[in-house]
Amino acid sequence: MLIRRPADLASSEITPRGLFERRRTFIKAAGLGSIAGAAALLGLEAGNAMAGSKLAGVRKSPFSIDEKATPFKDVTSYNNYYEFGTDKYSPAHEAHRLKTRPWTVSIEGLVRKPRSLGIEDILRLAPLEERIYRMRCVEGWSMVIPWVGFPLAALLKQVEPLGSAKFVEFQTLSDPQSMPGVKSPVLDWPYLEGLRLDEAMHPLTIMAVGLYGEELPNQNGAPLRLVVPWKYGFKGAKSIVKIRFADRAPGTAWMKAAPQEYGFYSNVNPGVDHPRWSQATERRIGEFLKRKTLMFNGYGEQVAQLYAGMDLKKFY
Ligand SMILES: Nc1nc2c(c(=O)[nH]1)N[C@H]1C(S)=C(S)[C@@H](COP(=O)(O)O)O[C@H]1N2
Ligand SMILES: [Mo]
Repeated sequence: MLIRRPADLASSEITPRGLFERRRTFIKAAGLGSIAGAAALLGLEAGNAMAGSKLAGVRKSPFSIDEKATPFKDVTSYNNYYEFGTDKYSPAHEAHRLKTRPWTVSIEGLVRKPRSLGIEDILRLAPLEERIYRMRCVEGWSMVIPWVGFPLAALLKQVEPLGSAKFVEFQTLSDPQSMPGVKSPVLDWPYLEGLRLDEAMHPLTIMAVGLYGEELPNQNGAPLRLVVPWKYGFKGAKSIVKIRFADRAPGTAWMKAAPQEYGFYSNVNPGVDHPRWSQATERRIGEFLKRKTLMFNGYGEQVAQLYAGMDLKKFY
């Protein structure tokens, strides 16, 4: 199969036409001083946060890597978000339908204090940090994304997990009204993902609420999504509505779809091939030559001890 690389595409092709035109109209409306018009164009009236609005008080983080970030236009137009279609460019075209306000996340299961939290309260839980992370999709492409978020641990501590809680499940929105993709049975909706509790509490694991200093674009998982940089991208569930603590490993959407291809751990591992392709190398979006994929996506120093004594070929 011959696939055109994003690197071969002109930027006018990569940026979805709709987005281009909306931006242009927005600039015009703003120039005319019509704030209301601009707000309407940006979807505020449809119940969305101001897409592209700057997040205040974002701190730098020592966990950021020192690599060139993938351009904003690639990060926000080459996406996997199957609820909006299975091809890479559909989410950027379709995700404006998603209503991200009001938004609540319910946190339940094996906890002392189950709670339902509004997104505004979640945004105030902890200082926002910029985390520039290397991201690796199981399909063989990678990006460097300057996320804005906070440690997932800060959110999980709100509900006081019980001693019996060993795993955390993440459930994402499945709304047939706004998400054309959930009418198709490619996955068993809603999209589910899971982490072991110690992985979820690890300081590298964040809830992202933005990127490039701005609120998260819908196609990247607004208003909040999981980011676990040493695992394949699909662990990073988008547009989360429910978090559940459990004593057993939750079934995940990808494990249900293809158990022989996707395991629970899904740690980036160049030594364990996907049954249908090698995981030894990757294409960084925007680059021509392939790079060697790094064990734990380059985060081994921080996370390898989580898996001490485990056979990572068995626990893939
Ligand atoms: N709800 C939901 N979350 C999802 C997906 C999805 O289809 N639905 N795709 C996953 C995959 S395969 C990847 S690689 C990342 C892509 O995130 P990005 O588009 O922000 O780069 O999101 C993950 N989270
Ligand atoms: Mo992915």
